[in-house]
Amino acid sequence: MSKPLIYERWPPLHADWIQLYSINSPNGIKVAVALEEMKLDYDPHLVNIREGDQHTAEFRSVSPNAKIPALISAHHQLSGIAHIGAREGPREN
Ligand SMILES: N[C@@H](CCC(=O)N[C@@H](CS)C(=O)NCC(=O)O)C(=O)O
Repeated sequence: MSKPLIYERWPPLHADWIQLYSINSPNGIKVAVALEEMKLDYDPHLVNIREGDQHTAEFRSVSPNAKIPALISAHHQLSGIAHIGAREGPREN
């Protein structure tokens, strides 16, 4: 498999860990909080949306709508909360 484009700008520290691309905004923090609560290993990467990082080709390769947070895990890439929900399984309302 070829190297993900996003790795060129935000190289992973641990390629087998979840890679989180985010910033400390309310939406950005919530995925980090969930990962911490679940005690999952992840590499955090700063995507500075105040500087336009979200519009780069590298970031849009994992988040086509240019929104943080985004994360990739092994061979999956999903927007943050969808990934966490998938891991936790369906909810009972
Ligand atoms: N539904 C998304 C919304 C994410 C979102 O709105 N992110 C904002 C920051 S809090 C963003 O990326 N803004 C950058 C932009 O719109 O250019 C979620 O809750 O994760």
